[in-house]
Amino acid sequence: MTTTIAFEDSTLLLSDPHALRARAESDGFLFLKNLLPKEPLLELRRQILEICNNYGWVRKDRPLVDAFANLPAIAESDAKDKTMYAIGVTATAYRDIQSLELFHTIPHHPKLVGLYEKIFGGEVFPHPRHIARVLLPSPSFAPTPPHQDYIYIQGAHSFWTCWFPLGDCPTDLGGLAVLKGSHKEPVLDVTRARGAGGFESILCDKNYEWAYGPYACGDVITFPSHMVHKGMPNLLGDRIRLSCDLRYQPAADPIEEKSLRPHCEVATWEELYQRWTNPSLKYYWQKKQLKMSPWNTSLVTAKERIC
Ligand SMILES: O=C(O)CCC(=O)C(=O)O
Repeated sequence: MTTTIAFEDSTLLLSDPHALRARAESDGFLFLKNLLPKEPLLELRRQILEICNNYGWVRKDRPLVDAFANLPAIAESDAKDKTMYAIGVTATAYRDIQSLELFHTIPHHPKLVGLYEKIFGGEVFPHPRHIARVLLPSPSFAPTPPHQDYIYIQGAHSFWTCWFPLGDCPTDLGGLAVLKGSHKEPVLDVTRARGAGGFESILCDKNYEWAYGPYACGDVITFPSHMVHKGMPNLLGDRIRLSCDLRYQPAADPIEEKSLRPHCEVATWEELYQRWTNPSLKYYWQKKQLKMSPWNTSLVTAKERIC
């Protein structure tokens, strides 16, 4: 499980949904170069970095968009606010980020919805609980441990995660790696671990390879809910890594109620909506007939690692 292979670009398969689904079925992930236009991603990057700048976390002697970290200021915030360990930035800053209209608009981009229409072969429901990862290099920060998203999202096993960086993400900035073929695993037991989520899937000696490589702004990786994936370490140490992770599912499948609430519940939807100019995406899920499914606490209960 130690070797790493490069991502294979699936862009050419977009015109052949049958072949796209066959690739997804065999590898468990799709890497799509330049799927998204760079402009809105770079604009969202700028807006998020402006928020980080308001908290003093960005170096003022470098261009804002280059995301050079002000390490002493980050260490000071980290010492005062332990929530940084869980979400990468303080809860107050995360609320500001979650309030950004563009952050909630990009997930509805026709290129993304169209991708999942091909994968699912039918109507798509984008979850509204989007996640922004703003990974400040900080003493308490550890990369996201290997895990399956199903334990955190639950609802339909048929949902997919979509991950993309906001800006270029060379390998040493620490992007997302996926364990090729692991999507066929059942829901795995977890043990406590450092990094986002706080749990690691127990894989023991299963024989898979990690797929990983550089991401350019606009590249997207997507995979189903049982796929094991992890964050790679930020070896640059003085840069902030920014990315989004989103979830999509077939519209007819059940969903767990928390997926309809803002991530980390740093505010209510009404509070997050206060500065939005376009009302069309507000509470869009309330117009749908959604089937709900219950939460299963045992999936996020740490077990002993017996290998
Ligand atoms: O960006 C990361 O480090 C973690 C992202 C992740 O685990 C996800 O997209 O499900």
